[in-house]
Amino acid sequence: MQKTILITGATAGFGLACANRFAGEGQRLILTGRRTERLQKFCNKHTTVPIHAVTLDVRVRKQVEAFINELPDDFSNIDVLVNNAGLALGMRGAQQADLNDWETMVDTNIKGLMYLTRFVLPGMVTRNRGHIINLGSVAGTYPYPGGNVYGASKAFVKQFSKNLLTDLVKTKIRVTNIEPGIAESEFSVIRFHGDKEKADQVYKGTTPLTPDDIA
Ligand code: NDP
Ligand code: 8X3
Repeated sequence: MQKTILITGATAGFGLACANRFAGEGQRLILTGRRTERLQKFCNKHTTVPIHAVTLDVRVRKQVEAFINELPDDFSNIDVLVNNAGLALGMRGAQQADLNDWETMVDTNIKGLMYLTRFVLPGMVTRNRGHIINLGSVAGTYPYPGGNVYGASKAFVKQFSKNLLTDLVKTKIRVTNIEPGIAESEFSVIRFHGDKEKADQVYKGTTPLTPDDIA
């Protein structure tokens, strides 16, 4: 059966790999991210798949609310929400870290995920059908130097996912928290504010997961 799948952060990495995979299955896709040209490129490539692509910054509550309220009828019954948009910024110790970076991680990884969940859930509950898939991380359980707020934001995702399950226990809605380890995407380039050399160091001597593995 064709499902309606909403993916946040579908312009790169895991979100893009999920979009490609679901497009291959002929699912109905709602794709979001801030980089409009990448969304457009995806739509141009997958012309036979029903896609509703929307430029969206998950940090802006009013934008998220309007986006969900204004979904076209044939995309409004969301079966799967992939809460993927997220990022790490910086890797300095807590005593030196940039507070702006910390706020951006909280606004994106925690508040953005909260907004999407809160605005999508009522419809799922009414239909008694749906699956929320959150992108947590091993960093939500295992600490590492410089992981401070990033890891804490993923610990939020873990506990929020568990608590959602208790709220939804009498429904058929499922909640999954995926907790990948190190995977090569744009993640580290973003983390180091565009420093590709520093980003490459993260994967040196390892066999990282790939976005396709996660999808
Ligand atoms: P990428 O940097 O490759 O992709 C991140 C995606 O998130 C992009 O599509 C980006 O789109 C989107 N995004 C970031 N900020 C916002 C925002 N404010 N509003 C909307 N979209 C946003 O990273 P990954 O694919 O690796 O990461 C995806 C998720 O997986 C994240 O939550 C990350 O924390 C988690 N994760 C990553 C791991 C890794 O090692 N790579 C391991 C474990 C978890 P755009 O810039 O166009 O808005
Ligand atoms: C990303 C994995 O180990 O770089 O969540 O924090 S890690």
